[in-house]
Amino acid sequence: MDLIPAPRHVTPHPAAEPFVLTAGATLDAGPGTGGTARWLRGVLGAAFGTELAPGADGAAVRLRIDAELGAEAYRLEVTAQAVTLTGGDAAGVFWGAQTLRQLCGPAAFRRAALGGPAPSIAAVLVEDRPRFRWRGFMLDVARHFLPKDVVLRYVDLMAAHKLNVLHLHLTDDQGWRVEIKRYPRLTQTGAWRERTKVGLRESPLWDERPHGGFYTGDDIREIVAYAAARHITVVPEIDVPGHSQAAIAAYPELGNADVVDTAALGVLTSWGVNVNVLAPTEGVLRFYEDVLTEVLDLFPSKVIHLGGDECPKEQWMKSDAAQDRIRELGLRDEEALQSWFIGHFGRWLADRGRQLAGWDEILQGGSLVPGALVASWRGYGGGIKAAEAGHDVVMCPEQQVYLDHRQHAGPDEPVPIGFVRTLEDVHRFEPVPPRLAGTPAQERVIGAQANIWTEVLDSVRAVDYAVFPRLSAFAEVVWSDLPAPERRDHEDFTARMSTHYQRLDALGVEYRPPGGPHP
Ligand code: TNX
Repeated sequence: MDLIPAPRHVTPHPAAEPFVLTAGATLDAGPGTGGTARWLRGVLGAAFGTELAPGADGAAVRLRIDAELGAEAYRLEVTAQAVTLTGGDAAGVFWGAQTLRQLCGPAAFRRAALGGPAPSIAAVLVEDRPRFRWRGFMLDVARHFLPKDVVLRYVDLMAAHKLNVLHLHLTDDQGWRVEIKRYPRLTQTGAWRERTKVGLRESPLWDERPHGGFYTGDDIREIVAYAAARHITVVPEIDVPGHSQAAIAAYPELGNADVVDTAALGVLTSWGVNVNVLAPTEGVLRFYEDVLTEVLDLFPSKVIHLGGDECPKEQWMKSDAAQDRIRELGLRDEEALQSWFIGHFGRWLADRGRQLAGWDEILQGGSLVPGALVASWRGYGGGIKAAEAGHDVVMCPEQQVYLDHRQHAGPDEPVPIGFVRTLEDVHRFEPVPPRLAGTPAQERVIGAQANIWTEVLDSVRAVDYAVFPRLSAFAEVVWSDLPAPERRDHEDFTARMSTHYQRLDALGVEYRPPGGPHP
C-alpha cells in the first residue's frame, strides 16, 4: 500500500474482496466529522468523477466520530461493501481521508479523470495517530515572495503529508509581506527591493530583477481559512528586533537613528545577519503593538511567532537612547535589553490569550516569559534548555531539517548552500534528543518543523526541488511511530517512496529525482 507517512498499524485482509469506488458510490457523514466529506467529494470527484452523493447508513463511504480514539487519530476499515472512516475528532477524520486518497492510487492525486477503471482498494484495517501535535513546515516568503496560489498549493501538499502547522516567515530585512492598514508604507515601501544583485555571492544564482509582493488582509484570511479547512494552523512570524530593515526602510523612526542615517536605508538587497535593527524605544513598542493588533485579527492561531533571531547588538552599544534604556530599566547588558523587548510582547500576547513563540535566541538574557514556545534551530541545545525550564519546544535544528541546505555534494545541485542533507538523513532525524528521552521534559517537545529559507530559492520550481522529497521523509518522522534513528528501515521507506513519487508526479511537484538531476 506504500503509505507515506507510515501508519501505526495496518492489518490487511488478503483473502477478502476489495472495495471498488464506483461512480455511483454514496457517502454518509456523521455528526462532528467536519468538512472532510466536502473535501473528499472535491478531490475524488475531480480525479474519478465520483459524486459521492449523500447516502444513509448503508452508504459506501461512512465518516464517523469516536472520541475514544483520541485527538487526530483515525481508524479506516475497508471491506468489499464499505469504507468506514472513524476519527477521534474532525481532524482525525481528515487525516484518515488522506490515507484513503493514497489507497485509491496515484490517479487520486490528479485533477481530472483519465477514464481508467474505478479505483479498487484492497480490504484493510488501518489504525493510526500522530506522534507529535506540532508537525510544522516553515516557508520564508520574505526573502523571495511566493504568490498566494503557491502558498495554497503548499497547504495542500502539507495536508497530503498530514502536516498541520504552516509557519509563514512574513517579514525580514529583504521584505515585508503582510498588509498592515495602519502603516501602509510597510508594504508600499517594504515589500519591494531595488533592481540589484541579491544572490548569495558565492552562488551561481543571481537575481537581477526588482523583486516584491505582499498578501492583502483578504489574501491572508483566505490562506488561513483554506488551511483551517485542512486542519492546518497558520502561524505568522513578524521578526523582531533583528531582521527588520524592510520595516525601517518604510518607517525610519523604527531604527537606531542616533547611530545610523535610517532615512537612507532601503529594503536590504543582500543576505546574512544585518546590523540595522529596531531601536528599543517606547515608540517602537507602540508601533509593533499596532501591527500585532492587526496580525491577531488576521491570524486566529494561538501561537504568534516574533522571531528574535540574529539580532546583532552593536547599534544598541553605540546608541545613547538604547544605553539610557538599559540604565532606566536597570538591565545588565544588551542581551538583557533584547530579552526585555521580547518579554514585553510575550506579556502583551498573553494578555490577549495568545502564546509567544520565538527562535532559540529568545532564551538570551535569561528572563523568558513563562509560557513562551521556543523553536530550536541552532541545534538541540536551546530546545533542551527550554524544555527543562518548562517551555513548549519545537525542534528544527538546522543541521537536520533546513531544507534550503543542499541534498548532494555534487556539481548538479542547483544552489549549493549549507550542509549536505539527504533524504535518508532527514528520515533519520529524531526530534527528541537522548538527553530528554524518558525524562519529564520530553513531554515539552511538542513537535518539530522543517524550515525552508528562500535567499537562493527564487521560484516555485526551486522551492519544490529543495522541499521534496525531503518533506515526505520529515512528515514520516513527525507523524509515524518510527524506531530510534539507527534502527529505521530506510529500504522500506525507499520502496514506499517509489509509489509516493507517482503521487507527487500526479500533483505536479518538481522534486529532486532519486539519484539526482542527471539527464
Ligand atoms: C538562519 S534560522 C536564519 C535565517 C536564514 C537561514 C539560512 C534563523 C532563525 N535565521 O535568517 O535564512 O539561517 O539557512
